[in-house]
Amino acid sequence: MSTPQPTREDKFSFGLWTVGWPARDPFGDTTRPPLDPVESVHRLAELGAYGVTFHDDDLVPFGTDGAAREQHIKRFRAALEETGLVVPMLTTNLFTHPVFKEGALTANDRDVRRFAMRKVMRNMDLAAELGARTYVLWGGREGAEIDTAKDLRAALDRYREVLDTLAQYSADRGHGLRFALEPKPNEPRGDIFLPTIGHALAFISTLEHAEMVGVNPEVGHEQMSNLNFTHGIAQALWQGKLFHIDLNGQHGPKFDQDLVFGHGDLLSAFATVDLLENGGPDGGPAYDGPRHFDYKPLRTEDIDGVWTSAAANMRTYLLLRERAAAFRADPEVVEALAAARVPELATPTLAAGETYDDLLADRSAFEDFDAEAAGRRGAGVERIAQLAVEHLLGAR
Ligand SMILES: [Mn+2]
Repeated sequence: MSTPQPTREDKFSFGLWTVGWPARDPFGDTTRPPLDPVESVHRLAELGAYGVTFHDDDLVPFGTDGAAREQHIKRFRAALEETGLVVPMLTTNLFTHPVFKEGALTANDRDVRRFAMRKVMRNMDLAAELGARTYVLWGGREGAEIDTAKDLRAALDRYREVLDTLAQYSADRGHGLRFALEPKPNEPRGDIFLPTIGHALAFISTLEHAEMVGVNPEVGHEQMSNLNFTHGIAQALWQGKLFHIDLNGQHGPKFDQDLVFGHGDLLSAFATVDLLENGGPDGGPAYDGPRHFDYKPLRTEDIDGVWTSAAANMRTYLLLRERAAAFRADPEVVEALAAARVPELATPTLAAGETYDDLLADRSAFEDFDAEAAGRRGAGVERIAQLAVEHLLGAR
């Protein structure tokens, strides 16, 4: 078996909150000491990552202002310069402090909403200073437990008002930021607004600056809803809206596990990497942005386990990329795909210039079509499924 090593060209990035998670969960205290963001930058660079991302409060503790805030930023910038790591994306913590318990950008309390917007705008300025191109909005507290305690349509009005305003702010200031909404169905709120990729895409189409807003889908967030992550990002790509991606692992509908990428549904991870790397024009990459890992090192681990898990995300991605390339290059796979007529789906249903009148006049399409014979014909999908499994297992 080969041993792929991550390089900067692979564009792997990590949130400070991932490796820096001190492993407090709803039932137990922290199991690891706090991690200095500067230490994280150096270790991630050594492991082969190219980028690091963070919420404002990951770098500068909530409520820190003025000179103390500048000092945190200065230390961090120095670490970036020493390592060459970039900051492709920034986001805002609008969920930890009790002020956001009933919502942030969609809180019933207007003063809370105005405070939340200011918190985002301040961090957008920092994002632009650090050269980030993407600004993620994960609305962990934008939701409700009690449907009758929230005007659900007004909440969407307020969400839209915020996005329209922030997009205008980015444009006016020349920040060059694009926004990526991160859907999640629930947790921490009982139900979160814009719960899936599909909800987010539909919402984005209503925005004043829709072209500046896309999605940041996360593997586990879709799988918590029993949805197919690969199908979801395929639609986002199809609509030109995959602005960023959060890779991790999840075992179906349950709490948000945030496992290492590939440590949940491995076949789905294979299909995801195959789509990202081989799903573009002429079989090339379909996505050229950061491969961002949003996971949590297991609470069982000490700091060595943290770095083992960080490396595991990248190594698993590279192994899957190798396996997917081998799958696509295998002549038997090519033949099986052709036999299953998979390439035929790219052919338009009507011929060039053909009208529905032409279709109505085509007796071979209906009157003379043998539906019984077509219904008896096998689709040949099982063979493709097993070829994929054998490539994934390294058996071919
Ligand atoms: Mn995420």
